[in-house]
Amino acid sequence: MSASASRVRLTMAQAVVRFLSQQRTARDGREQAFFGGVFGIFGHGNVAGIGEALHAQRPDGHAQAAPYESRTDGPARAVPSEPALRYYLARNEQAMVHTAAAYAKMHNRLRTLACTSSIGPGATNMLTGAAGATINRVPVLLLPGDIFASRRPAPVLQQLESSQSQDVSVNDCFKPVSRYWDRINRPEQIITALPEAMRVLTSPAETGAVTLALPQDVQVEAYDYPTALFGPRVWTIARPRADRDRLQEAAQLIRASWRPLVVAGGGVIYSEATDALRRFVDATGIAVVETQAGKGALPDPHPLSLGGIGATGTRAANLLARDADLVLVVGSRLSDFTTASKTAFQHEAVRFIGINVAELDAFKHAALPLVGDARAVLDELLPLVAGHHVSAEYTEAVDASQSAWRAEVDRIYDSPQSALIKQAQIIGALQETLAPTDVIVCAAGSLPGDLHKLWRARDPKSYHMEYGYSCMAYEIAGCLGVKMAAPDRNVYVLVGDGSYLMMAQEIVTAVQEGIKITIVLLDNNGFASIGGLSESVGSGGFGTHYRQRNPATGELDGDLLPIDLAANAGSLGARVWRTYTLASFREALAAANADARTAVIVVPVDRDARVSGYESWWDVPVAEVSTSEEVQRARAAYEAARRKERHFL
Ligand SMILES: Cc1ncc(C[n+]2csc(CCOP(=O)(O)OP(=O)(O)O)c2C)c(N)n1
Ligand SMILES: [Mg+2]
Repeated sequence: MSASASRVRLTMAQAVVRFLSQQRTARDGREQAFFGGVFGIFGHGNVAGIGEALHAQRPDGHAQAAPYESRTDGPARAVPSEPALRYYLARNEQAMVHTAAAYAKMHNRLRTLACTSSIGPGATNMLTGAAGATINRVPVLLLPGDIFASRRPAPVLQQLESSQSQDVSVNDCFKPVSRYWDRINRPEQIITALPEAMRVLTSPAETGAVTLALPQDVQVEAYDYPTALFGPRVWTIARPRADRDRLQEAAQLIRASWRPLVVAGGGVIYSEATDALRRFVDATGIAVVETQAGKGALPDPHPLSLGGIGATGTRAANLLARDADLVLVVGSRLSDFTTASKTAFQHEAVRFIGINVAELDAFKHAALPLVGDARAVLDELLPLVAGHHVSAEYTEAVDASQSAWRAEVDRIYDSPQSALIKQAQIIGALQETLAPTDVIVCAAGSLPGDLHKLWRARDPKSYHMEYGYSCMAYEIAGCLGVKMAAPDRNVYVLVGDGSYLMMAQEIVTAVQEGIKITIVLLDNNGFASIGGLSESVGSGGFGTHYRQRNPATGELDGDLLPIDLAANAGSLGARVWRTYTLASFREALAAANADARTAVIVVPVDRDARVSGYESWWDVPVAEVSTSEEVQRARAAYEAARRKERHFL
């Protein structure tokens, strides 16, 4: 009898776990297990299903015993041993999705983690993480529990009811934030759902959150699954090549250009195209600017690297962008931060070449689209521009603006200390201390802008910025995922007090797992970033300070909140340092580096000492009518700035 007729009786959840443990990815001949484990928090919606299945597949569990094996084509025999999926207990479901996304990003999307939750609030807690993963185009597999498919005891605890349909649950909310969404109402549906989930997760163009909603009764239902479903499966991550005629056209555009520019995005790093990019620009002399996700694409130092572009870009990058007549966009979504809200490129006849594995991105800004893998496209474009080099005048201008920018960064790092430490000085101290392969992690607040401008990324995986969703709460959870993906690197998270207070509890998970991360917590009593933004739109920082309600004014302008962030971090199990000077910060950093435990260094920083913007703008609308003169002034400035916004058609 053929092997395909062989069947094995498993619950749907056992089958899911067994399938996941067998999935592998391969690129350029390197192969790895796709799932590095399963994060989860159990409740009635998954404890008896996925929970039982994860428990059973431990080496000492009963998954390897005969009872589950029932072959329709012969006598029962024991299931051969299979690699176990390690289970990790998180504190919050949102956090575990951030951890999975960071893990996937650090692995250049070749690996990820799965996340299991109960029904209702456990499930919806994952929504923010799902949106973040999908926006950042990193794979995460979400397995929220769902209400009974049989509907027998409905409404169950935590069930959302509708008077219009019984085919509704809170998990429908995952549809717009998932690249693939399915609800498994019969156990055999996973036979077609799981391969689809894997196809999307491993597609560089389509990847993001994949959600399989698993009704709690179906999770525990048994079915005779074909054993072929559980064989090892390798998903090859292809390197699609661009259309040949369009490559020729691109080469012509490059040869005809006087002031070209490469915008390097996250796609360069995901595709491991950093060497290809260096070869391409070394040959042509074209300068490179980097998006937040692309920072490190051309590691520092390099004579053609001008640093971050856009709203948080360097002066060097933004001036070159302003005058560029040709922009090669490699692996970027061209978000408003990158394009300075479509004001970054002012050359009257500027053209774009869009190198991207996703058509959606390759066609943006009416670009000549080179739809394909960044490395493959750059490698094929290089011989087509052989012998071409930018002018000596261009090279001189790039040299001069690079040196001027380096001097500006040194000036900011070396600025004298005032009563409080400046955030930029902490960044400078870290820059000086960290090894090139050490990783910094960040996501929201004023830090991303400062880091994008100042940080010199000396390795493509050393700058881990979540700036697609810029989600406060990503920082510590994400840092955990980075360290899990790269245990040999030192990993540091820079986090503001606002983000820290939104989600600090994954320190406990780090301690639980013995995972060493170092958290640099910059305390400026609230939201320096949004406070500054509020001032710029005429609202004076309203509602952005951490202060007590003042009985005299009725406003939040009383005493500072008596928060002891260091005590808070210490109570979660971390080693903690409080530092008030740059010297003591450096000492704490050395001590934290020497300690194997998760470390938190708390630094009060000057809220008002900001790194300025350089030749850039960000479109945040200002009230069109207001009695406030400050708002009226801000509106006038806004209208003037907006005139520079362009459509590229
Ligand atoms: C989940 C979430 N809520 C709100 C925002 C909007 N937001 C961006 S930065 C910020 C303040 C961050 O404060 P903190 O972490 O202390 O950093 P700081 O601005 O002080 O540097 C807020 C509220 C966000 N990015 N994410
Ligand atoms: Mg703050």
